[in-house]
Amino acid sequence: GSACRNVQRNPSFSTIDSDDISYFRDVLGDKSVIQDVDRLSSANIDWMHKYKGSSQLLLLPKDTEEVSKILHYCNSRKLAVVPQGGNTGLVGGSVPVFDEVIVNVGSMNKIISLDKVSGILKCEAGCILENLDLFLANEGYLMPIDLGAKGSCQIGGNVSTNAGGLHFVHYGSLHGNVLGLEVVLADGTVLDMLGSLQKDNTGYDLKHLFIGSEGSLGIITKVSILTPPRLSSTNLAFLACKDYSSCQKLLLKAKRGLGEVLSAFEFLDKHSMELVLSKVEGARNPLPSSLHNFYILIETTGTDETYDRAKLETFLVNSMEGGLILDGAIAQDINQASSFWRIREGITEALLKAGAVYKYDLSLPIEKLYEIVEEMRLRLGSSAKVLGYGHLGDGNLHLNVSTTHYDDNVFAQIEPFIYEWTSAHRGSISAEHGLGLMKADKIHYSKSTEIVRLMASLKKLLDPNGIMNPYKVLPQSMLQDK
Ligand code: FAD
Ligand code: S2G
Ligand code: ZN
Repeated sequence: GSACRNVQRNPSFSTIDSDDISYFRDVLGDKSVIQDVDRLSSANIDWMHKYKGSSQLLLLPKDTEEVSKILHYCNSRKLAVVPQGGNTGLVGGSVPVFDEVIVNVGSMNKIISLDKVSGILKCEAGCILENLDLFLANEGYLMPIDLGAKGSCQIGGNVSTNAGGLHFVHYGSLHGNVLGLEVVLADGTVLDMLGSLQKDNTGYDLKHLFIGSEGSLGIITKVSILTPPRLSSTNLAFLACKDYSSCQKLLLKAKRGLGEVLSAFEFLDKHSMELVLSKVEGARNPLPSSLHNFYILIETTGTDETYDRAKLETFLVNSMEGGLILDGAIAQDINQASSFWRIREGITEALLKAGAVYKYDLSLPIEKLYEIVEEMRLRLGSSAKVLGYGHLGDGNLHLNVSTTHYDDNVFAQIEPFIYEWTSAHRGSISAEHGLGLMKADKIHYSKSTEIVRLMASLKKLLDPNGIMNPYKVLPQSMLQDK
């Protein structure tokens, strides 16, 4: 794959020896010290099988105290560490580049408390997102984020990547929903910022430093998050449009016409639809027609089934009359709703099955957002498929190029052009997936040198030996001691 080839192992890092293993066995117990080849091989490779490390050691701490001991020890021994959660990250951030020790918090999956009046949930970082949502469903609440990886990703990883997802347009960013964190720094210091107050203006709000830090500033061990009430009525419409201009007009109409009940607004082009239909078991297009170039999913969430449904039906009829949509269907039941979602959530899986994936996750001004897909199609011609889909509601395009086998020439046609184009349109080269290893040296397309320099000084302050997830997020050049 296109993993950065020009990264050298930092010579200041030690390699693990038998004394280290016996230390970890003493502190953690044998079951939490994994050297088994098979378990190590899956922990060394990312979800897309694009990035592969050569770690000889996977540690599974059971609580904050053990994480603190691990980091304190690794810091003193200058052993590099890669924090790992569900390992569903898409930028190579969750796996070692070389022999970094993998610290997976998956065993730290206890729910600590739920304040039933306010909906404030406190849990350990290793809780799987879907499990948290299932727990909350019984209590009349829901997780404010929802992504295709919910079955494996952990809330610690979600916070570390500042994950966006399908409900971002309704519930906003984790920077808004996360009320507190417990974080362990490289030297083992435990930062208890696990407040659960919705308002606390006492000094700098340091938890925000760790949200989106991708494991480079410390290990998140506990999360306090505000969970919204689970409302009684959810409706989902699947619509077909003839062109991108209709999609963006539909978004504007939805924001105005559906307003507060709009909970998701996703789009996919016909190339994405074709790939899902060809690669994903059971995927079926509810609105098949050669005239349909784009598909939109609109979800509404409210408190009155009849009222909400009528509102959505009126919206569809108006949109049809106005020519914004060519066809539309409202899910009649939960099964049909999940079959609609299956199409949108199946694109990532379809891409993997189709061969090599060149994945770009861009924030762009909505009126320009699809231009880059068309530009890329012109550049690549028949050498590759170009898919455009994503969270149109918050201006997040997932542009994915697909070839049966990885091809350097295709890659050269994509980068740096796509980053330069995004930068020229003042977009972000990483809307929600983070920079990881894939884009560690690309941050300058979206952040000024002064800002990156300040980030590097904060990184050095918090992790002077640079052992936390080295080679990722920030350019090596900014971290080398002058
Ligand atoms: P991992 O992949 O294990 O790690 C991700 C990063 O966080 C790494 O840098 C790692 O070092 C760090 N990290 C993990 N746990 C901790 C911790 N406890 N403390 C400190 N650092 C830690 N992402 C989106 O934003 N929106 C989407 O809609 C979306 N959809 C997806 C759909 C599919 C099918 C897949 C496979 C992925 C998708 N993703 C999406 C990407 C990925 O799921 C998210 O980035 C997710 O938040 C990663 O969580 P994780 O637990 O798997 O973390
Ligand atoms: C999504 C998943 C990753 C990708 O589906 O919303 O975040 O680019 C993406 O397929
Ligand atoms: Zn996404």
